[in-house]
Amino acid sequence: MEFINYEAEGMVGVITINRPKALNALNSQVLEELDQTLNAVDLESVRVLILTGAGEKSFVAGADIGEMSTLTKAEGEAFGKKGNDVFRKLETFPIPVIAAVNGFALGGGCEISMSCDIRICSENAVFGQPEVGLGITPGFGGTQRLARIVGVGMAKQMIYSARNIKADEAFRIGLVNAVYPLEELMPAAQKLAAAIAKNAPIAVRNCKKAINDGLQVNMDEAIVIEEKLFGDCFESYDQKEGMTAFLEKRKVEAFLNK
Ligand code: DAK
Repeated sequence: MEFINYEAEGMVGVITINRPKALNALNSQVLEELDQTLNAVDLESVRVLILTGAGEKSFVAGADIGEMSTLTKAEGEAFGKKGNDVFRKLETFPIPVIAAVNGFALGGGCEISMSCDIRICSENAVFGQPEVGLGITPGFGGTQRLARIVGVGMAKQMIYSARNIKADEAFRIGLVNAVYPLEELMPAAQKLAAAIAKNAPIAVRNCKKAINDGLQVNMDEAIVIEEKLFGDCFESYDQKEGMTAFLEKRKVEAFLNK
């Protein structure tokens, strides 16, 4: 891989988009490598992913404008599909994904962070959807996910005005869950990942699926989705161990993902 680094240590995998010359902008190769990396994650052992960018300045500065500038309509659509497919894979990835946003998260950068389950960022982070200033619409789900995360009014303001926002404002509007000094960002992401990874993995996965799938349907259907995923946890080793430990007034020995 030229542009993606992947390291798994214990139960946490860290994916780093590493194309510093272009502030980690997403070209076709980055998207392809990200797709391959996700396909190769060992879901038997890894329980949480962290997605970040290389360097101290940028998470992802968007889709690659140089590559996009010469696309035909058909090529633009194909590029959009490639990105959307990878972003959707991230969003529906069986285990939680934390975006550790370490600088610019513009256009496709903001969009890829929104495909993750949780966003935390460094104090120097900058978010925005600058596409209308480039003559295009957000193309990797920005019109859809931003409105779902920060509300329709704020999303429309950000997208129509193409105005970037800093970390404190991103926190205020609920786009990120927390802001850290840059050097504390990855330790905080690791700490959060570890807190998630120590819980029963089947239950965590089912929570992700229940929240994601439930948000797409009405409440009556959503509750049925929850019921099925709740039921799915039973008869698992981890459900028995979690409940037995409580009843025996002891700590869980280990959740075994089975
Ligand atoms: N693409 C390509 N190269 C980029 C880039 C990008 N998005 N962002 C930065 N770079 C490159 C710069 O060209 C520069 O390269 P050299 O000139 O050194 O070769 C290098 O990274 C350093 O950038 P700067 O010199 O500009 O650094 P500054 O600190 O001065 O400025 C900046 C940092 C992030 C404010 C600035 O680079 C910037 O404004 N970058 C562009 C940000 C942006 O507009 N991003 C949104 C891109 S549009 C779709 C699919 C997807 C999308 C849309 C449609 N379909 C097909 C449906 C998504 C669109 C986008 O993401």
